[in-house]
Amino acid sequence: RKVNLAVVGATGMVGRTFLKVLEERDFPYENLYLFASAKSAGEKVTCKGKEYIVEELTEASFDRPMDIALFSAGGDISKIFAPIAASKGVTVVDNSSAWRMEKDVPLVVPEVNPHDISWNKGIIANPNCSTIQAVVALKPLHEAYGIKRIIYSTYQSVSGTGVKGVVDLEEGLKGNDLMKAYPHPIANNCLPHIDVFQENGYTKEEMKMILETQKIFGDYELKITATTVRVPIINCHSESINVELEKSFELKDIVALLNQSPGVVVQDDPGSNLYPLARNAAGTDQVYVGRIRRDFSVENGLNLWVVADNIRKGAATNAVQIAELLVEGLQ
Ligand code: 11C
Repeated sequence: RKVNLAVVGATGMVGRTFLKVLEERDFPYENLYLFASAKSAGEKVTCKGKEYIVEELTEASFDRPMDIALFSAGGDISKIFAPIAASKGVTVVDNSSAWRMEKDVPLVVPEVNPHDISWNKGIIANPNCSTIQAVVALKPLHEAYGIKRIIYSTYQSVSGTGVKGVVDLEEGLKGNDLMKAYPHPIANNCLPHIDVFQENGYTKEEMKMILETQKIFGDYELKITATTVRVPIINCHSESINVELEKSFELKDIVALLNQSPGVVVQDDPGSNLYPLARNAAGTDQVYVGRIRRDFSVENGLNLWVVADNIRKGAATNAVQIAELLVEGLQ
């Protein structure tokens, strides 16, 4: 059946990508309602060839018959409005970090833990972009070989910060360091600093990767460390992932396993300089894995290079996939 769908934060970077992805996947909505802050209300956007006027988000926004709401308007808006929507019977798929670690809120990547959707109480959280691409690549390995320890090192694009990150990079490359998004120039730089520092010396982004991976795998004993770095790339996050597996493995079996895993595309032919690249992943929904090789320094060690579009699979597409599973459940 067709559902009534709302998009909250429809004019932001992820919000606009929601509309693109809904159109591309021909998401089965009957009515589409678009909401944003008072500042953006009145803007016109199109989806599936139809023009919509963006409405201001208020408590009354969810009073109409509505099944699912995709939220990407920041944590503060989600904190207030996701429970309001849920209390009115709307299932919220929230892209912010506001609800991810709540006990009653499933944190879902459809290729990894779709079953967790079943215990939602009105809010389902979409993980952080850097976590999503990592767990899509790691899930088959965890299932077949058991992961003992993960070391994440990320190379994250400025679109993860939103429009102001992109503007900082574009202007910085012209010699105009605005530093509106970051404490240092991002042009020709690498900043080992994403989101705020925590008391333990890690950044919030690093702790998100650690805690979200554990929650998605339902394995709170999994040992993980992370260093997350902002690099002067417009779009797509790249990650070096080092894992120690419980069981011994043959490299060819790992490649074969990844090759048949949902959402994963293996690009690994060093002889012809083939490995995942941010520029190639941009605009797509897959998670690209390459540089698959043994880490000789530990028992059962493995290195991977993992790249994905952080605005699509890392945010909008993952949320729309969750909504598609919700629609299937309504059939
Ligand atoms: C970044 N990962 O690249 C962040 C953006 O928790 O949804 C996404 C923040 C989040 O800066």
